[in-house]
Amino acid sequence: MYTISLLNQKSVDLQNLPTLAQMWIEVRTILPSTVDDFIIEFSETIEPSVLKVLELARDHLYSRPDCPASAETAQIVIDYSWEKLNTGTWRDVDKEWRRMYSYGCLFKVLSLCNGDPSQTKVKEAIKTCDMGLLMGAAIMDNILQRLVCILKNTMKLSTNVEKCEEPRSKKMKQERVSEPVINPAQAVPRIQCPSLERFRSDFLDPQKPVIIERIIDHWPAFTEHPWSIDYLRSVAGCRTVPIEVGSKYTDEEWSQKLITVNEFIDSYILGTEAKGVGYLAQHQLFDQIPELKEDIRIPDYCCLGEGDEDDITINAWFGPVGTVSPLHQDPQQNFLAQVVGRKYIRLYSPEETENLYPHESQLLHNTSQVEVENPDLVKFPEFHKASYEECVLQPGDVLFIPVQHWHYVRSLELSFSVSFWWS
Ligand SMILES: O=C(O)CCC(=O)C(=O)O
Repeated sequence: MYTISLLNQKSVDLQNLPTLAQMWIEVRTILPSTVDDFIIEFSETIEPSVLKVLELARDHLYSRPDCPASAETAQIVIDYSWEKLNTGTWRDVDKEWRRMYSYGCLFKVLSLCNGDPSQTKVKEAIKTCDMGLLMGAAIMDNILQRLVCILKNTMKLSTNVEKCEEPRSKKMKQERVSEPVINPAQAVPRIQCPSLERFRSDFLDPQKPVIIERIIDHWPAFTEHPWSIDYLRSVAGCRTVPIEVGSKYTDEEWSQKLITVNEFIDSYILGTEAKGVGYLAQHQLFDQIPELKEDIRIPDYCCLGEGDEDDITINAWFGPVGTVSPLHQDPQQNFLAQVVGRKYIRLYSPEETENLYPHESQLLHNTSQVEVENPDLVKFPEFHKASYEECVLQPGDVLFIPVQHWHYVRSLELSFSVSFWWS
């Protein structure tokens, strides 16, 4: 039986150890204390030979975590399961391979962090945790999430600043584009803090869009630590996230890539990349970065749905001025809450679908082919017949978008919104 060396030395003087070395001691407290306690179980989907490599990686961790073989074995597990994750469609990937990938990431992180690692290694370890969190499946009571908290806190302490990297800007720089003129006859109505009954009878039951004011002013995202570029850097700068690249997801050259939040801010928000081509639009952000989730609250009106709170999908939409979400519809009710910047939004009821020319392909059938603010009326002659409502969503506003209502969104400034999909 192996034990992790030092694990049982209760008298280690943490105060006198360098911060990054202390981190390894903290990391070990969340691991099983002996190799025998570290039970790895998989279904038959996983070939015995792959399981053997994984067990070897675990055994290395408990015998010689610092030997190169430890990192190499973890990398074999990562590479092999990565192939499986990237074969066929994502929906069909067996969850066991996602778990296997997470274990590979876990052992790689441990081989990077043991002893007294350099900051570069800790950064790589954080990135590896994020890859496991994004592409893998939860293992060992979400150990990758717990690990990344330890690593992040250590980076803060060891660099003695509240960030993984130096801040480069003081506040959200607001570049504006030309203002859309809202026709009052088509403006989405506004209401302040309606009662649940009023919201249900006047908007939810008849499926009418409305902007609800003053229901999110108390969010910590506005009060305790107003969201700003510096704040995002401090809680999430070193975290790897998927971003969308391209002016809109219907374009051929549209793609996704994984970069850190700092890199995203530097290149697509403040940097030289064309405005509006990079969008951090994703539903995992708030699970990946719990600090951000603590800054927001689920609107009370969601209790009028039939699902549980756990069934609500919370999406983050963070992007520069000019980011466009093409006209599309979603299968759930939506509260789109605006935290930073303003957005122009156009809404069409599902009854207008015929005039909106949805794409024919199965994949894009919920998306219109029409460029809303520059429609090709020769190709899409009925589009101008479709009636719509429109608005400029301001910080603090929450727009109710009824299920299947078509919506088009363009940010007028650098913007961060949060949407809640509920049923
Ligand atoms: O804000 C955006 O760009 C898109 C929001 C959206 O489509 C949604 O919340 O469903």
